[in-house]
Amino acid sequence: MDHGCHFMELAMACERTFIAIKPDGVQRGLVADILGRFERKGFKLVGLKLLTPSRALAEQHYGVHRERPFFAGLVAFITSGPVVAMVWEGEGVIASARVLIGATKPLEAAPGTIRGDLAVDIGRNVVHGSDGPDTAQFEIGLWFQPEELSSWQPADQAWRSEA
Ligand code: DAT
Ligand code: MG
Repeated sequence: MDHGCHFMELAMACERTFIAIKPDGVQRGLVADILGRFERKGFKLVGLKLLTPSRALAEQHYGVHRERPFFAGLVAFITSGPVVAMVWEGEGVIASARVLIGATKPLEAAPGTIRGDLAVDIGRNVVHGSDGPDTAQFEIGLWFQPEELSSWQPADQAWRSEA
């Protein structure tokens, strides 16, 4: 699969992850805050759109949770309004994004994390992030067409990384 990272020698640097600001984050006006954390950290935005997910998309996205008691509520919630879907790129971005997001239960999420700072309820935890390389590839392909992703080189790359 072409990840569009030809300028990088290290496979790690070509990593991409899927991040979504859930409907609660959009409704609460937290889009800029959440998106800005990934931007300020130094990751590269390669895909971005606002959409209200269809039931089919939501059920595929949360397919691993299909048998869980909270599945119906989860799908109802994620389809309840606009979601900001994003793809971020950078070395180690999948694991690092999970650190930036914080624990699934917002009351247990560390201060400084998105959920630690901005949420209290597990069912309203404002953001989604892929939990590993296979999930990231699946979710990026589920939410985005290849032509919706941009491969680009920040003009200040030399000030971001020695690579
Ligand atoms: P994460 O979003 O941190 O990857 P997950 O994949 O285990 O967490 O679950 C997906 C979402 O489902 C989670 O963000 C919120 C919801 N969820 C998980 N466990 C839940 C529970 N016990 N009760 C209600 N909602 C839950
Ligand atoms: Mg998950």
